[in-house]
Amino acid sequence: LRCRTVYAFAREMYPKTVKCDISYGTAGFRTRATDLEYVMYRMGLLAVLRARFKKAVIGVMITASHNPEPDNGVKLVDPMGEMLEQSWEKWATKLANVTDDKLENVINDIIKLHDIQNMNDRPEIVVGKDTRPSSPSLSKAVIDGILAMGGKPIDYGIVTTPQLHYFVACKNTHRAYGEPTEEGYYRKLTDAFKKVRGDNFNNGNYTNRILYDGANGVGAKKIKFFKEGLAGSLIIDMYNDEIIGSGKLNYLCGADFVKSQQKFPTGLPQIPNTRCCSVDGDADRLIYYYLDENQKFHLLDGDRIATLIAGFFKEVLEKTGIRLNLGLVQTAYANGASTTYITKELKIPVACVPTGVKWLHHKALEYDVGVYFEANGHGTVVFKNEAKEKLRNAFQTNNLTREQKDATSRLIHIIDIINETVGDAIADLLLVETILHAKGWDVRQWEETYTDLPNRLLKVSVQDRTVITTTDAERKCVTPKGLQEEIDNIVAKYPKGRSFVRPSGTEDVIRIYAEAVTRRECDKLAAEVAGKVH
Ligand code: NG1
Ligand code: ZN
Repeated sequence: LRCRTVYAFAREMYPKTVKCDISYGTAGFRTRATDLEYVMYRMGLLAVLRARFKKAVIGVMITASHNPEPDNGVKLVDPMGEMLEQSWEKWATKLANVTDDKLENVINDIIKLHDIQNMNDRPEIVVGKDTRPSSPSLSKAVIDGILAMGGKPIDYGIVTTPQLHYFVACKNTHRAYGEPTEEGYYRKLTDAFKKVRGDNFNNGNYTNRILYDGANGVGAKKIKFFKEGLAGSLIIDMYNDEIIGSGKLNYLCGADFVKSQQKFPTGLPQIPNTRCCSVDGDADRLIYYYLDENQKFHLLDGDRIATLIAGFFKEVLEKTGIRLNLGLVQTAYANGASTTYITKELKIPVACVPTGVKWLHHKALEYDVGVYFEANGHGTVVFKNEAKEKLRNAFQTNNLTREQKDATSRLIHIIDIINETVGDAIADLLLVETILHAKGWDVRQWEETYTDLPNRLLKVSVQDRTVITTTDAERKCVTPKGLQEEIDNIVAKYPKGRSFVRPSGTEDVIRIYAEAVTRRECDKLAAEVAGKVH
């Protein structure tokens, strides 16, 4: 009977309305919201199958992150709060694209190939959504899919993407990771923050006030609860909190706008030398910046945050006297100056992986303490369980000096400020503020650590972006034949020049990245390389 409901519902309520195929990319499915109802329903079905297969709670997040307000999207979250395992991405794609009359076949294939026997189990599926006007009806479609397949939807309503990842991890670790509630999440982060900050809210040149751009999205809605929990230890002046449906989500503001336009967002007061930050539409990216006394814009992006965090962890780890290995993971989009700084000056090993959080996260798990960030501000720190245990055990013993004990205790609390499941703009903000406070730095001192090479990111629409394939963490083209040689010849003309091209995983475009010693050369290099990509 249930099966009949699944397919009858599909045909009657959520028929496949779009002919062309979509694919589960680096951030799930993402397209115009009006084309997504049947995809959402089908992802509800898939989430239940995945949960039965893993015998665990699975998450579904409805968001299109930094995209414009009319878009939407969906991604599945695996048991430990990580992105959906790659081998299931192709099932997601298949399930989204099959015609209504073949839906049953694909579902049966998934059940058979994965030998899912517990079809009567009623697994919990946690569902969350961002503030887009389309999100409520798309969320209903997901929930209908979950119910039709016999799962138990737990609707968290409007939450940030990282909150949803956190809830999934909490549920599957039987609360070892934290309480699976919004209150539990705020309490965990803000309590840890306050413990580390202590009674002195300011230190040296650091002042505990920051201007915060909520991108007119969920990041604005949720920061209010943090402000309450922080109880004045950090003063967050919030801007860009328009009501839902105003059309202003990510518009001329938010982390993606600031990073890609390299511009100060609208809606924030322009106070010289004041630390500002922006989050994106689902609050998983964070970017810092400020205007100097000449109104010049200074950007402190994901690379800058990564180097700050990695450098700090190195210092504190040394103070604990506990031997744990530390590494930083970047993508090819990381500014070359940041890579040089971290390897040559901080002497921390750096790995480069393809674009997409899942690659970064996976690689970071190879270290005891792995820091990973994309230049666009998405990233976090992950700790091996053994590393955490080692710290806790060392703290319990009496073999540590006073300094070692203080550093160890600080590190243990700092771990609780971090959302290890995925990049979390607000958790990252608390971590950056903690480090700047510890160092007594203002935003200019932070910026002085190294000088970014001017860089440019362009996109070009082509007929078929899949003709470009890459290797070496996307830094070299394999096809079309001859393209890499042409790029090499162009790059060779620019001192310290670097450029690469790759097909986007989230948009129908080819991205071109370039950096060089001066802004003019960099823009010229980017344009020249873009010229080869038609
Ligand atoms: P694509 O479209 O594959 O370049 C973009 C970002 C990624 C990542 C994903 C998911 C750049 C250059 N690319 O991927 O870093 O954030 O979106 O949102 O910023
Ligand atoms: Zn995002």
